[in-house]
Amino acid sequence: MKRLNTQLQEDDCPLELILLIRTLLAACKEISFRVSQGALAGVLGSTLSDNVQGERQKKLDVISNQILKDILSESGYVKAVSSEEEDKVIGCTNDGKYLISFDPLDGSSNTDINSLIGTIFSVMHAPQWMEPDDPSAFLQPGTQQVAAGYVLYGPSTMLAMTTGRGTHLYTLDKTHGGFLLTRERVQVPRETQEFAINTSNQRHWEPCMQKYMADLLAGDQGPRGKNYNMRWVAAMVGDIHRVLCRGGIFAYPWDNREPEKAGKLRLMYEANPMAFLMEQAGGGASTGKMRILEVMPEDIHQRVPVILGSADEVEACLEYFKGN
Ligand code: AFP
Repeated sequence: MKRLNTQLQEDDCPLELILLIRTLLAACKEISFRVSQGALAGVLGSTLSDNVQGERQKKLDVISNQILKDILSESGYVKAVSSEEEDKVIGCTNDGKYLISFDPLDGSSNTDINSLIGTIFSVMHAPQWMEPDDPSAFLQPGTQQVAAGYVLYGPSTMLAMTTGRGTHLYTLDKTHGGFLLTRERVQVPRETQEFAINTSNQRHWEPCMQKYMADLLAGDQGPRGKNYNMRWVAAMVGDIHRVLCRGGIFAYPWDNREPEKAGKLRLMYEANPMAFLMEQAGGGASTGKMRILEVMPEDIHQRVPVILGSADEVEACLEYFKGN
C-alpha cells in the first residue's frame, strides 16, 4: 500500500506543505491515542468552561486543542492557527508559510458514548504582509485552501484529505504509525437515496427546506419518486465520511431557533474543508444560495448553512431554494 508521503509527492505537493501535513498528523495520532484511552485516562465528560461559541467544552476538546496548538506552533511551518475552541487567532512563527484553521474535535458530544468524532483542518497560504496574530489574513474564501481534510477517530483512524488533486482516504496503520492510502481519488456517486439531516428541526426551517424534506419523506409516492433512508451521526465528520464513501446528502440548514445566526456549522472549521473534499470527490457543496467555497468570510467564527454531497441530490435540493 502507498504511503501518504508518496501520494503527496505524486500530487506535486510542495515539500514544506508535506512537512506541515506530517506535523499536523503527528498531533492527530496523539489525539487518536488519547481518545482511545477513554475512561481509563479520565478524559471523558465535560469541563466547567464554555468556548468562544458559548458551548460547554468537553475535556477532550481542550486536550485536542492543546495538542494541535503546541505541535503546530513549534513546527516552524505555520504563521498562525485559528481554532474553533479559541477566541482569537494564535500567532506562531513569523516566517511560517501557512495558516491553519481547525476544529480540534468535531462531534465531541459523542465522546461520552464512544461514537464517531474527528479533527477537521484547513490550510491556506499566509500572506507575507501579515502580523502572525492578525485575524484578517484568515478571511480568504475556501477556494484559497491548499489542503483540507479530517482525521476520523472510529473503529479505524482514517484520514480524508485533498491538496486539490482529488480526495484520497488513508488508514492509520498503528503497527508502524503511518497513514497508508486505502482509497485513491474517491468519487461520490451522483445520485443517492440517503440523507443526513436532523429532521427534528424541520418545523424551524425555511419553507423551501421544509418542502424539500417533505418530498424526500413522501418517498416513491411523492414527486421524487423514490424512497429515502436516513442516517445521523451528530458529528459532521462521521456523516461526511459516509457520504464520501457511498454517497448521500448532508445538510445543516438555517433555522429560526437562533435566527440571528446564519446556521450552526462554522465556515472556516467545518464548511470550507468539507466543501473542498466534497468538490474534489465530484460532489456538490452549497449554502443554498451560493457555492460554499466562494463565501467571503467576515469573521473567523462565522457560521453558514450547508448542503453537501451527491451532485444530483444537491442540485435537486437547490431547486427548492430558487426564487427564495
Ligand atoms: P459538537 O462538536 O458540539 O458535538 O457539534 C457537532 C456539530 O457541530 C456537527 O458535527 C454535527 O453535524 C452537528 O453539530 C449536530 O448538531 P445537532 O446536535 O443539532 O444535531
